[in-house]
Amino acid sequence: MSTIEQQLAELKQSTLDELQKIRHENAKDLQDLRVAVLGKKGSLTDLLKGLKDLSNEMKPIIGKQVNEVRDVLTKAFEERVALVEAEKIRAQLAQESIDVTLPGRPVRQGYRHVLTQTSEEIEDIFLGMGFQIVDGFEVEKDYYNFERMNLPKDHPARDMQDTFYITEEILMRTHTSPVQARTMDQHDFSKGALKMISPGRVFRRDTDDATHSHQFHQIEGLVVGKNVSMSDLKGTLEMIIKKMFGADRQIRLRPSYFPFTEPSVEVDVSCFKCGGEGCNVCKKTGWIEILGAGMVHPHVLEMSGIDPTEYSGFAFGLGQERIAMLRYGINDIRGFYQGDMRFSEQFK
Ligand code: FA5
Repeated sequence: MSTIEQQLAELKQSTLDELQKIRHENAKDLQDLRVAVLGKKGSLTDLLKGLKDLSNEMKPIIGKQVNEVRDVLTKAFEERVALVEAEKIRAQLAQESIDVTLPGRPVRQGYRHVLTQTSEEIEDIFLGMGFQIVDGFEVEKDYYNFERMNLPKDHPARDMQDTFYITEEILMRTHTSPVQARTMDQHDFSKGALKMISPGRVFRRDTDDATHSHQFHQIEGLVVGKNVSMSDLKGTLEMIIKKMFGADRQIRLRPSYFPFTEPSVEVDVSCFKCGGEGCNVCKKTGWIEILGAGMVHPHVLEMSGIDPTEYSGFAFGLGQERIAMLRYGINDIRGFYQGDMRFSEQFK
């Protein structure tokens, strides 16, 4: 046997012996061994360099042997990889045995935020009265938020609802009223009256206190049709307020001003805390304002192409937080937004 044949045999045997020692714990050595033996600069390549010193008859014989050894070793490496992998999985499974006697982890059931619950309850009542529910945009055009609500640029009443501006023409809406104009524009009056509500988030540069937040929720309501009157407005509001708060809750309508309604009213409910005697929640007045309302201004109708001599309507915008506060006796509006579980969990 020539030296090179002997070296080849030794390399084959020693590599097979080394491979036997590799288990899943030292699996990393497998790759190192493969590079050391079969790699470009490995022992087998080194041996090949010796071929040039052999006689011409021996060259093909040894060359063939080198290839055979390479094949045998390549296969042996592959087999070892598979074996090591299988060992690894077996070891993992052995560790991951399941203790079926362990008590289960309790599943925490989710629930809706009290504001969502309130909104859904109000939506249900209005759906029952044949209203449709319409979505609006929180980021709104100045045009819909103000101009179409009869508040042209530089109108002094804009000061009542200062807001956050994105650009001069785009703002965070200050109320849900822009949905009125957008819906009136779309409605086909030949198919009957328009009756809609639109719940959503609104934004104002108000200072946060127990009853005010710079971001809160309103529900807009709008009815436009033939012969819609102020008594329809009063009847609708009384019905919703009595359904939400019980028949014994007092309400009062105060004359007010909104540029988009004429006449306009502010609707108050007797204070949930003091029952009307006056306390810190109602600022000693006995009443809490929950919504603004009125008959849709003829010019607002006209801007949607509706003839105010033929059609009339009423609209209202109620504060969802105020409703929830009244219903559940919550005396600080900030509780809704702070994410304190002790607050939220009371309304599961
Ligand atoms: C409006 O926003 C009118 N768009 C309502 C309206 C609609 C009138 C349709 C006529 C016709 P006002 O600014 O009063 O009106 O707000 C309506 C309600 O939102 C208030 O009654 C109050 O319940 C609530 N609200 C107002 N400001 C805040 C605030 N900073 N934080 C919490 N709730 C508020």
